Amino acid sequence: MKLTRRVKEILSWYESDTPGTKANLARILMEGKLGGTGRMVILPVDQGFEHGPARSFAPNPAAYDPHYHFELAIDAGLNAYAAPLGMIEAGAATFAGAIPTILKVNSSNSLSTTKDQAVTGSVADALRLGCSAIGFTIYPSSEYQFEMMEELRELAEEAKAAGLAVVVWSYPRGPMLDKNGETAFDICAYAAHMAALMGAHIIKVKPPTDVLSLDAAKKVYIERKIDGSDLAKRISHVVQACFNGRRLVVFSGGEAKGTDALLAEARAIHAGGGNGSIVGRNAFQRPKDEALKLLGQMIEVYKGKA
Ligand code: FBP
Repeated sequence: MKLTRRVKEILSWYESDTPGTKANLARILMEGKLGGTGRMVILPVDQGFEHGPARSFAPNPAAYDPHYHFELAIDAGLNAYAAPLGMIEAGAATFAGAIPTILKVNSSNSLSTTKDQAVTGSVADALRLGCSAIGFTIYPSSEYQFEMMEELRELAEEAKAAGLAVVVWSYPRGPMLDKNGETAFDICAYAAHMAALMGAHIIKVKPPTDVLSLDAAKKVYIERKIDGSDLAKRISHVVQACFNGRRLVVFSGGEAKGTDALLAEARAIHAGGGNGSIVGRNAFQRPKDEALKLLGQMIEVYKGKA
């Protein structure tokens, strides 16, 4: 595999990483239809944990089968497939080497009232399953945020020592934040920055809205005229918060929505300099042909062609 100049440049930002970790990042960045561009579309399928099986898969029952998701990611020409242990194990032999995988090593569920995550996978599991990276969620602002951060610190240290990459889902939630606060412009940038500070190679946040939430930060946003007037500008501020673009940042798809809304979001992510999308429900809850069409259109957006 000959790396593109762009991918070599991206790898150079990760100054402390081993050749193993860089090779795994390169596998993700060079895979699929966006391979070599520095942009990515990743399929995450941990919603069975987060939201339960029927809410996740009943809209498209074929998606109850773990093989379905490997095939969807491969057929759509995506960069990687991320899932918890059981889902990756269920297709590990059939799809070995067919698509880079990210082992989601912690998960929450809807049967809990606390904003916390359990560690459900290990670095040894990721290596055994041939994964390129571990994936870990933190909930900045939760009552358990510091425990989650400490778990991430340990797992990231271990993953990097083993030559794996680290993908961090940074989803603010907790008593200080109402629903609007969770995706507020300043809060998304803050959450992305903390993931960068924790040593994430790839950061995943929700697309920011134009709300400003944290009183202590509002003043500087206003005084310094940090422009959040449209999504592309807000994305570019999040990119700035990710070490001025020296860390890869992708944005999640969210609940089921229309194709036009998703493509508009992808255009704004592209225009704002974000590295791509990590889109789950909007892909696997559609019938496969529709999902392939949508993902193909998103990929064209990230190629700068739509
Ligand atoms: P979606 O594209 O389905 O939103 O997936 C992205 C994701 O980060 C999943 O990995 C995760 O299960 C889900 O969002 C969690 O969403 P929430 O925390 O809002 O329930």
